[in-house]
Amino acid sequence: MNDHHFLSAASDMARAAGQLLQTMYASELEIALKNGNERDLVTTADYAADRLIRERLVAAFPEHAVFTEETFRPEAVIDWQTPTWIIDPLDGTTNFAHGLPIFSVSIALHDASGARVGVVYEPLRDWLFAARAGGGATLNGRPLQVSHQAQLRRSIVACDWSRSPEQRRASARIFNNFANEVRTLRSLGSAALGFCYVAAGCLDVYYNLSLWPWDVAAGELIAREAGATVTDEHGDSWTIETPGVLVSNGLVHAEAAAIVNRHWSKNGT
Ligand code: 2AM
Ligand code: CA
Repeated sequence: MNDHHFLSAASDMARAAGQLLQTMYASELEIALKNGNERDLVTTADYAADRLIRERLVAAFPEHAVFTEETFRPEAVIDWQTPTWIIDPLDGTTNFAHGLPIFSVSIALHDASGARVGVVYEPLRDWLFAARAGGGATLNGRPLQVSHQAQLRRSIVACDWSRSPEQRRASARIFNNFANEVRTLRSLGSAALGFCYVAAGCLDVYYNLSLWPWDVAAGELIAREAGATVTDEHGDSWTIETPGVLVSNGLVHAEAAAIVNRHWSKNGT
C-alpha cells in the first residue's frame, strides 16, 4: 500500500463522515460543554463522525495508530514511528452547533517523516481538499496554488479565536494591528479550512494562537503542498505540536509576522 492508496481511503472516509454531519446538521442536536467550558462545545455529531472514521480506519489499516480529538487523553504520547492517523471529525463545532454553515472533516496520516497525506472535506459545498507529501494539493481534483499577492495592503487576513481570555485578547490585539494594514479581515471558525483557503489562494494569511494536532494535521500539508509558508505565529519554525501558527502565501509572510510580533511576544505578553 502506498500514499495514493491512503489518500483515496482518507477521501472516502471524509466524504462518508461529511455526509453524516450534513444529515445531523439539519436535525435536533444534543450540545454539551467540554469540561464545563461555555466556549468549548461538543455535539452528538462530533462523536458520531469520530466513531465512523475510527471504525473504518481500524478495519482498513489495523497496523496503524489512530489519534482523534474525541478520544484524546492529555497523558497520551504519540509514537511517530508508527504511522498514525490524526482526525478532527468536526472542525468548526461552534459554527455547526449554531447553524453557521462553515465546518469540515479533517483526516491525515503522519509518521516519523511527517505528514504523508491529508484531506479536509467541507460537506455543505462538497469541497474535498487533498494533498500527498511531494504530490501537490488539490480541490476536487484540481491543483491548488497559493495567491500571488505580494502586498499586505491588498491581502485578506483571517484568524480564529482562542478560548483562553489571555490568548483571545492577544488575538484581538493582533487583529486590531492588522486592521488598517490589510484589505480586510475575516474569521471563519474552522482552522482546517483556514489552511485550505490559504492553499486555494482566497485568503492570503491565516493565524491562530491555540491549535491542536488534529486541527492542523491535514490542513498544514495541504497548504504547504500548495506553496504556503507555515511557521509559528512569530515567523519561527513550526511543528505539529506547536499551538500557534501563521500560514501565508509566503510573499507577505515576513510583513505579517512583524505585525504579530509587534503585539504578541514569545513570552506571552
Ligand atoms: P474545533 O471546532 O474542532 O473545536 C475556531 O476556534 C477553530 O479553532 C476551530 O477550528 C476549532 O476547532 C479550533 N480550536 C482548536 N483548539 C482551540 C482552542 N483551544 N480554542 C479555540 N479554538 C480552538
Ligand atoms: Ca473538532
